[in-house]
Amino acid sequence: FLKSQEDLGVVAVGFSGGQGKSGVDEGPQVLIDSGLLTQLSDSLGYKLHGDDKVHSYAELLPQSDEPYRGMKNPLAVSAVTRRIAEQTYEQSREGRMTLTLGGDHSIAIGTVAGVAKATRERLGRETAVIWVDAHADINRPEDSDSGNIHGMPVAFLTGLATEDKEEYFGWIKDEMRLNKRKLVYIGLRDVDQAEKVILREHGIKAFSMFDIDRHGIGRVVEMALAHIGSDTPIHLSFDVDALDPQWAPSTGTPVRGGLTLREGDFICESVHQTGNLVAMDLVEVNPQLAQDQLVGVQETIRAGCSLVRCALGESLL
Ligand code: 5AB
Ligand code: MN
Ligand code: MN
Ligand code: MN
Repeated sequence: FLKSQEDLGVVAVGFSGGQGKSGVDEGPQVLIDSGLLTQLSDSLGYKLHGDDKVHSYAELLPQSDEPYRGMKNPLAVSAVTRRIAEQTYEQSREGRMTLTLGGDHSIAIGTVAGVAKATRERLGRETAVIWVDAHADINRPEDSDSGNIHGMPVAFLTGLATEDKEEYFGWIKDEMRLNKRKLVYIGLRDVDQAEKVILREHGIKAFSMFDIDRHGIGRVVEMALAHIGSDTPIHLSFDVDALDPQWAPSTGTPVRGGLTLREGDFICESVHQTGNLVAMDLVEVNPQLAQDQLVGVQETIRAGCSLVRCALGESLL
């Protein structure tokens, strides 16, 4: 589904407004400083396009941003994700693999919207999304206890949450949306009550840690890929908190009992192997958070780099 296997469009998003902890906006710079983009160009042979600098989107941030429908920082998150949708659209419509480094997971409102629109225009196809996460991120604004928009992106993308006002996500149009039958989760283990009802009522495919324990990661990935079909462009949205905090402690909402690094890498390798990957997000790396500051941050960064390299084709043999 890509025009070339060598070109990679990079969008580096220094944004944390989808949740309350500072530091996640520093994620992309720390990933880049640790050599991620150099690894992709020098070892994997990609020609990089787009950003070598991290955007802070300061010019888009409003003076005041009162809660709206319970959402925190609604104007900021809406404006920034709208801009991210343009950035990923610009990369994806060229037929390039599109890599977004976050930032909190609210930014996927933009990445998925931009890539979905580009893929529809370019290929006349819907994009499937594999959402790897401890959380389902499918709260509608009124369902959310926290008001944090990083727990809502899938609700807006699937159209389960809608809004008329442009400046409050009303800019999300049909051609940017995700078909909920083309969505599959892997790694869930901390799903809110209202989210469980949504997943059940809409028949959304989800593989929890229980499923991974029962079937093994190999079989789960096989089932996930079978659900979306073998002939569909894939957007992989990887929240680093899907990994167990042992491997990725530096993240805002860690949950014990997660994927091993190897299981995370395996998901990415398997998705690469389909040949259908058109976009990847790596989000929620927060270098300011870790029990054991230095070791924890380094481990998390290493894990993040490994996931991206695996998805983009680093092969073992
Ligand atoms: B993340 C929670 N469901 O809505 C909420 O890290 C957590 O992008 C959301 O997966 C976690 O606040 C969002 C309790
Ligand atoms: Mn998430
Ligand atoms: Mn999460
Ligand atoms: Mn390859």
